[in-house]
Amino acid sequence: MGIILKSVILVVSFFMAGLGMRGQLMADERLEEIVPNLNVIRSLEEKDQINMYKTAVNEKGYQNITLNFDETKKDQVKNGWTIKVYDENKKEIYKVEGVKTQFTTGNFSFVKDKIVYISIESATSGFLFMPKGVEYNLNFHTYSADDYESEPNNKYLNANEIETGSYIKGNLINSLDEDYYVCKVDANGYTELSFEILDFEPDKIGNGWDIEIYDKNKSLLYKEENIKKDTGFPKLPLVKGQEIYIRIKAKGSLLYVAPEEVEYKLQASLTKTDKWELEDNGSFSKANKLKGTLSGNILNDGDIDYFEFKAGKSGKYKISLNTGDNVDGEYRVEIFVKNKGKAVLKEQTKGDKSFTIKAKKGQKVWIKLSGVYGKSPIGNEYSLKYKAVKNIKKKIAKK
Ligand SMILES: [Ca+2]
Ligand SMILES: [Ca+2]
Ligand SMILES: [Ca+2]
Repeated sequence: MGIILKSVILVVSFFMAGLGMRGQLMADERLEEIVPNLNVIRSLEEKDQINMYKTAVNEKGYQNITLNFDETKKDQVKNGWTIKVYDENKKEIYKVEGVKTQFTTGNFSFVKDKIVYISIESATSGFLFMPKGVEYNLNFHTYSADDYESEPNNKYLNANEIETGSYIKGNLINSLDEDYYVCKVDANGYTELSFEILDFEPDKIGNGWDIEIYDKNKSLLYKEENIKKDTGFPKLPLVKGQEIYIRIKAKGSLLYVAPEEVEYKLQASLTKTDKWELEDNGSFSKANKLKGTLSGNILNDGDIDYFEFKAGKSGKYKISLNTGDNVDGEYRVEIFVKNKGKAVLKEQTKGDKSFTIKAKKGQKVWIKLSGVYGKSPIGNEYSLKYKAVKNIKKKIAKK
């Protein structure tokens, strides 16, 4: 017990001393302006020396930084260099410590004209282990691209647009980075998103990405957590004029390893159809007209799909729900005739099921479909149809 306590105090005081040192002895910081895509060859001579560079992004696209050195000096590199990248307010946004080999960062995706600072310093504060006098070759490369995210896009307001039928590439530059995209739906139908991991490296992916999809009112439509492989998302049936927002982030906790610098590709496609339940329908008044067979899906525990039809004649109607095979989850079906306040039928089902109700000519029939909380059949495609039941008895009597 006593030993543990002591060591904690030791660590804390060491840390404090470190901070104090930093405050007292101002590091030897040299600022130099550099031009993208041009090498600068410099070295560190003192253990406190920080070579700071300032540059501006010269084109729309993505960027990376390379640090190289003469291979024959490998032994003199010792514990290597630390590279840090700062934004225009000198806020640190990227850091890699102990670079001892030829090195290339992941891709950054700063907007054009963005001011970026880069610092190179010794990875250790000790004189013995610093890469003293070893010339390094630093280059801030820029690559022109239209299909790459532009940082900063850490909120809805700066969401990068993905056009339906196209894709965008991006990455999380640190564990706090979030990437927002918007996709504008220009026809009734369903939108499908797919997420692909480019340069798959299991070690770097850690706990993976969290992806959330919101509608234009910023209500959550669907989410998927800990994504560690290429993933397709459920069909999102949306009316023309809807917008969907996609938020990509790492899990916000120290316990989780963020997939930093791992490039991903987010693709959006739109299929025009009037055979789908449109997702703007969380109320009786916005119920989808049921004609022929309509398909749909339950996107989350809160999703409710409403359908309606008008009885063409008095009699019985058979409503059939087809949930497909091996459904993992349960549907709640409620049917209302004329009166929205009271269901004439309430059932739960996993598998295909038909329901028969009576209605008089001209009466409205509503079908309310949702998941059962905690075990909703999220993302599963169902289809729904109805037909009038023929009165067989009468026919026999007439014969
Ligand atoms: Ca990003
Ligand atoms: Ca971002
Ligand atoms: Ca739905």
